[in-house]
Amino acid sequence: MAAGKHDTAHAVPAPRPGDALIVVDVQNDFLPGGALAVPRGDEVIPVLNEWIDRFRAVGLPIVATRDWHPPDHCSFSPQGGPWPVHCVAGTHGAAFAPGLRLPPDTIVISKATRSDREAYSGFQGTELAERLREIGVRRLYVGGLATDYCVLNTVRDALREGFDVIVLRDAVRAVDVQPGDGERALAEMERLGARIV
Ligand code: VGL
Ligand code: ZN
Repeated sequence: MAAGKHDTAHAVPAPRPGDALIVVDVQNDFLPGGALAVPRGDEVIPVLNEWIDRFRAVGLPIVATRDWHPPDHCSFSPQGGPWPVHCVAGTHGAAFAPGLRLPPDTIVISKATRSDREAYSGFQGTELAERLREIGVRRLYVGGLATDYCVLNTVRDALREGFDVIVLRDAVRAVDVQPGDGERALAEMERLGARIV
């Protein structure tokens, strides 16, 4: 597949056994009004809700990752990091978006929980890969926030771990610190072997 050419016209494959849905960091602080708001980040919620319902209907696993920082995390500006204080563990800002219909049996993965380590990827410093393998998952459908940070890095690690990856284009939004970061991240994920649908 040509790099940078997203196959948006292609139908999304139907979820089947061996698939899991990964909802990346759909937390209050990444939504409009939050501490590190992703522009139009709230627009992913209804799209992800449809995917959640679809995976639930056929009994396939749903994973939700969350940024879950200590109050003095190294990525925060008071510590010299690039971001405002956000997603402090246990706060309202770190809670999943109230409109997200996560089922009670959602597999929740908390990441970047150590003060001295940044982790954009849901696989970094977590048991995500092992948990997925244990339940026979081989292919991941990925959506959430933000395209250019946690989605990109989660997809990169997923591919490295040997999972097939489908990125749900309508279900991701970018921070776009530099204009075009989100588009470049999608092109990079495709180059690495993800399907962008
Ligand atoms: C994220 C910036 C800082 C993300 C997390 O979830 O994409 N971005 N922490
Ligand atoms: Zn963070």
